[in-house]
Amino acid sequence: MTEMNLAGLRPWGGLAGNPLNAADIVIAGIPYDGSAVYRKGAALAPMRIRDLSAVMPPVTEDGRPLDGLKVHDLGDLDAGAEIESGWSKVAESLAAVPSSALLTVLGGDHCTAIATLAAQARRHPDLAVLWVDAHPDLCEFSRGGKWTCGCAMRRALEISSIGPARVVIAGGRDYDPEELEFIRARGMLLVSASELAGDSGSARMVADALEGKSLHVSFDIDVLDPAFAPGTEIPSGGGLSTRQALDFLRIATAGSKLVGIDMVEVSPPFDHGDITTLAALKMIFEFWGLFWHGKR
Ligand SMILES: [Mn+2]
Repeated sequence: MTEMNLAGLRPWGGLAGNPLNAADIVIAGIPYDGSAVYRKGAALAPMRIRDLSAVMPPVTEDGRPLDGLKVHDLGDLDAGAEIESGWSKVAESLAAVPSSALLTVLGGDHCTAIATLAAQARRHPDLAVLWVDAHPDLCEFSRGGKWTCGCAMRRALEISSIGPARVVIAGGRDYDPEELEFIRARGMLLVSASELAGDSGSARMVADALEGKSLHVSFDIDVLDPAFAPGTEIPSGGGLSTRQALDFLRIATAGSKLVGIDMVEVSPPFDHGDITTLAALKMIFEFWGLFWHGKR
């Protein structure tokens, strides 16, 4: 494989290196893929995302500079061999991040969100969650266990005591009947990939549901079509383009107070020419732009 020439470029578009207590953005990696039952590889994502973050310009796609945005990278947190026992130590480290900072977590498979959301619920008691994913991950039991990726949100909500009605699921297109039943019974809002691809009305509906709330976005890269993000545990056809996902995030979060994002299920071993990692970085940098320019 021919490697990208990163000579002379600094990680995170040159924005990192600020002290933790002064940071607007705090990054942490969770290089764990022990809950991936289809194919592993997401444990390598934090390293690849960090390496390639050097190619990102500190400017948003609409030309607004990210100058002055202070970023601190905590490095990687160890979830051990199993998230069932490993989540609490990771959650502790993330919960210690000053609540004024926007948390940016690099998974890992989607079960890393168990630790991330446990921490976010502690940092922001009024937390709402936008779960952007081809799959709701709401199974009680899936593929031989309760701590596999198909159960990620179910376990995260239990552990963090986030009420299901405070979660919006966006981009869904692969379901287990049990998940649809849970969504209906608990009054969750589900906006499918088809609805999101249709027009901006469904994105505005999500924005209405999240208006005024402290919002964490859990972004499973498999919400994107495999054409845009082939490097993931379980690609699902019929997904969003990166363009549609960027537009959706901008519209859906317009009235919320952004408090974090976790980017999960990027799997470098299954990527092609790093397009999945670079799509993840685009989403992260634009999300930072929404946060930074919304704040000022
Ligand atoms: Mn997922």
